[in-house]
Amino acid sequence: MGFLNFFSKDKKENLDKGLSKTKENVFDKITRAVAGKSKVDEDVLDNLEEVLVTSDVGVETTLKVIQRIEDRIARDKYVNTNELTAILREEIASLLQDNQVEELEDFDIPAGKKPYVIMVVGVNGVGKTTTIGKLAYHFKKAGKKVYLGAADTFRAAAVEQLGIWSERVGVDIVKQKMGSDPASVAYDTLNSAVANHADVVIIDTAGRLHNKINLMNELTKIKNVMKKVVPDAPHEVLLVLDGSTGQNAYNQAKEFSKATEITALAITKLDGTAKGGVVIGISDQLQIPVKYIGIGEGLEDLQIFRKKEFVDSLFGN
Ligand SMILES: Nc1nc2c(ncn2[C@@H]2O[C@H](COP(=O)(O)OP(=O)(O)O)[C@@H](O)[C@H]2O)c(=O)[nH]1
Ligand SMILES: [Mg+2]
Repeated sequence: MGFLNFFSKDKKENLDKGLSKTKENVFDKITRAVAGKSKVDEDVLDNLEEVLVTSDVGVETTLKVIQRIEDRIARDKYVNTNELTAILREEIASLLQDNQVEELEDFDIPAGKKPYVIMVVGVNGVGKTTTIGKLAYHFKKAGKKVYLGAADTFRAAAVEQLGIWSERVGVDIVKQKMGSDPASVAYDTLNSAVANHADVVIIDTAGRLHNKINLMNELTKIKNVMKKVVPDAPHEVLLVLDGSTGQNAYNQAKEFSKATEITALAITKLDGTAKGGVVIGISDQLQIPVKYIGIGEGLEDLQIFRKKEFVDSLFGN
């Protein structure tokens, strides 16, 4: 039972389309890196290193990939430049598999956790609320009863925006006035969710990273209040990162990890950027699983991140 069975043609087309900008960028650069060469030699490897770094794969991960290719050349003696993308694809996929973080099978939740509580965090504008809308859609489609909590009470528009998603998807939302205590919203949401036998609760939060102490206190308070209703909540703290910011996404992940314990990542806006290589670096470097990727603004444009599919799509023909 391989994941390929679950990966429909539609989803593959969506992924290919979503990653097309990165893909073109990487291909263009690789084509230039091997121009006039038939054999993968030191020069080609130097150029390739630059291609990967400038595609936001990150220096450390790039060095690992180059090392793997060097080892391979040492083994195979002669490697044709025509084979370079295929080799890259194989080596990156196998590198990512070394990082033993689990991949989701589907939009599903672990058994025995009802409601399963997801707290969504991240800097303003990265795509938290949009990702919540898409998640709600997928969980609902999978037959789950979903509750949303509008705990980003900092801006009126934030509460409204989540309200629009809840209507669009057809799931319940718990909200209060703008400016009300986010922890109180989270508490109300969990209470309603429990009373109504919800399967999944997703809590939106405000992301004001410029004040780390406040952020930390606020997130801690929200978590503590949740535990009064569901003792082991939150089951998941999902950090949303904007993939189009490239290297800055790494820094945000590191900063947020200091403010609260992050258990999963969603990387958004990969459709609008040539910096999609960032997913490879993050997936290799951080010990936090990338669970979801955002490849557009529509409900279907959230996918479960699967390393091999991702690399195949990025370096495939
Ligand atoms: N192209 C694209 N846009 C996205 C994606 N995810 C979010 N956005 C857009 O990013 C903007 C900010 O999203 P929002 O959910 O409000 O971010 P929040 O402030 O973190 O809640 C909105 O215009 C979204 O439509 C994505 O995967 N692809
Ligand atoms: Mg928002």
